[in-house]
Amino acid sequence: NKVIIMGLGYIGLPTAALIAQKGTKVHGVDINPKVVETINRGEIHIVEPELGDIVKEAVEKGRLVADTKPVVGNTYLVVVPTPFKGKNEPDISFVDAATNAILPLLKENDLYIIESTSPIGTTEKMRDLIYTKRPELLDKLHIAYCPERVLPGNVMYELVHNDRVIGGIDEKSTEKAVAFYSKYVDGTLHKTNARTAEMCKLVENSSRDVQIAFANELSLICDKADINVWELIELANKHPRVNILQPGSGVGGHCIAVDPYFIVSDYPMESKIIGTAREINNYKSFWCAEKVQTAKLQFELEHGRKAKIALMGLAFKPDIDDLRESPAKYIAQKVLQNTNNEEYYVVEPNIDEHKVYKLSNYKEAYEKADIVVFLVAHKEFKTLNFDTSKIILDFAGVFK
Ligand code: SAJ
Repeated sequence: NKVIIMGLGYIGLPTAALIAQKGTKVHGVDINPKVVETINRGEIHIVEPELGDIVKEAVEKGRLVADTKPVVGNTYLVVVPTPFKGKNEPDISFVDAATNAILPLLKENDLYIIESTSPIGTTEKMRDLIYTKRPELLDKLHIAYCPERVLPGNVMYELVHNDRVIGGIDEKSTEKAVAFYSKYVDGTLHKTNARTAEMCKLVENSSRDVQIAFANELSLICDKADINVWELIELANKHPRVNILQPGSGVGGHCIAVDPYFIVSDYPMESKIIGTAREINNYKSFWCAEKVQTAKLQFELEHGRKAKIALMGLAFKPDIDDLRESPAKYIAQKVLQNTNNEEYYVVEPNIDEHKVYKLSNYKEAYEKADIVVFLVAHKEFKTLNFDTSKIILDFAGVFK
């Protein structure tokens, strides 16, 4: 069995590494020649615990080869990005391109699986594309959808241990895909159809987004009502059937802040809560930036001088170095656009350098600043002592 993996990014590469580690030959494909070179040297281009060693070993043993083009195999996994075009409209052109690239290589009995987060109906669309261009293969392939659900930072563990939802375009496709994953996954493999599996991925992340929006809405209400939202949520969660998530500076990352739009753009009239949750979570970041502006002006009025301001954290969530789609980064940008000779310290303990901002040490910044803005609850920040002489805008719940 030879597995061809289209896309060697945050999910594709760990998946390729895991399959190769179990002894299967993997041909990984990425359109970026630099990524291909890096992997073929036994190195990696992303930050993910444990991944480096597994890739190194797989490449050394000749089980993993990276390339810019696919070759003939038996199983084809499509793990490419599905971004947006225009205003919140899903763009499946990478899935389309990957499928077109493997079209001429497909043969009877092969297995084709999409793992990329995709709008409902994408697997059926790809089935139609494949059988239109290769009519002699009609019903002789196995075509399925199986979303990944791993958490960045814990990918190697979750790839093996999480349950998977597997939906074929027919029963024999589902069975064949289940047999494939059973070689690499210890979690339970749940069978369904392709449309349900596609929707399941979108719903998992939308559900989390809606729940976070509820917490963020509470934080706005509590700010006006002069109630500590962190204490409130802790108390409400003492109820056996209540489990409210944490508010923050907004929702980021490339999944939760994105996937709900895949539902909203196709079903706008029906997905009111999902759409509103997105608006609330986006608004929360805007609101945080406004709060910093107000605090700054108040400080100037009271003290007759400019405030020194520390912006604590840039990553999209605690204890990672990933700044993509980060609300903290958005707030920092917005605040720094409105500078008027104030002194700013930008802090991100998980990265050494940033191409736009000069980064400061977190202890020093905390010490020197008059206004401290916690944008992310990194573990380092929790070691600081609450200093009542400062104005502290704790959007991330560092001190709660
Ligand atoms: N956040 C809050 N409050 C919370 C929890 C999270 O504001 O109580 C914020 C975080 O700070 C961050 C954002 O939400 O900005 C998303 O972080 P996350 O830890 O909830 O999720 P991701 O984006 O790292 O990974 C999610 C996971 N999905 C779910 O938990 C349902 C993961 O399992 C998916 O595989 C991943 O999306 C994906 O690739 O789709």
